[in-house]
Amino acid sequence: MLAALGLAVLASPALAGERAAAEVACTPTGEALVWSCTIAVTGRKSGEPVVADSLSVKADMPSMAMAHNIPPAKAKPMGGMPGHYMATLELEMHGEWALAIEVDGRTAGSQARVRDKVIVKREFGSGRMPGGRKHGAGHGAAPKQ
Ligand SMILES: [Cu+2]
Repeated sequence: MLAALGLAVLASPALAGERAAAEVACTPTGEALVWSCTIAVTGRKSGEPVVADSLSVKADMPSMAMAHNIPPAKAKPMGGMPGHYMATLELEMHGEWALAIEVDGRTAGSQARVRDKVIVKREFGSGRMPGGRKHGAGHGAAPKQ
C-alpha cells in the first residue's frame, strides 16, 4: 500500500518539485529608504508563473553581517498578473542589499510544487548613508556595472 503510493508520487510529474526564479524591480517611494518592489516569480524549468500561497522578502546587507535585522516583508499578488507580486521594503541605508525571496506555491500550468528561496542582489539609492556619510570601505560601496 505504502510502496504503491510512493511509486505513484514518483511517477506523477505534476507532483515533482521545481525551483523558482525571480525578477525584481524596485522604485523609490516618496518616503526616504522605502522602496516599492515588483517581483515576478516563475518556475525555473517550466518558465510558468508561480502562484504563491506565501511569498516574503527578507532584506539584508551582504557586506554588513548582523548589522541589520529587518523583518521579512509579505508580498501581495498583483491582480490580473499571475506570478507577479508587490512588496514594500523599508531599508535602513543605501547600498547593496540581498533580497531573500521565500516562496511557497505551485506553477500555474503543470501545478509543480515550488518551495524555494531565491537571493537577488540590488543596489538601492546613492550608496550614501542617510546622514550623507559614505559607506565605509568594503561595505557595499563598490560601484556596480
Ligand atoms: Cu548597512
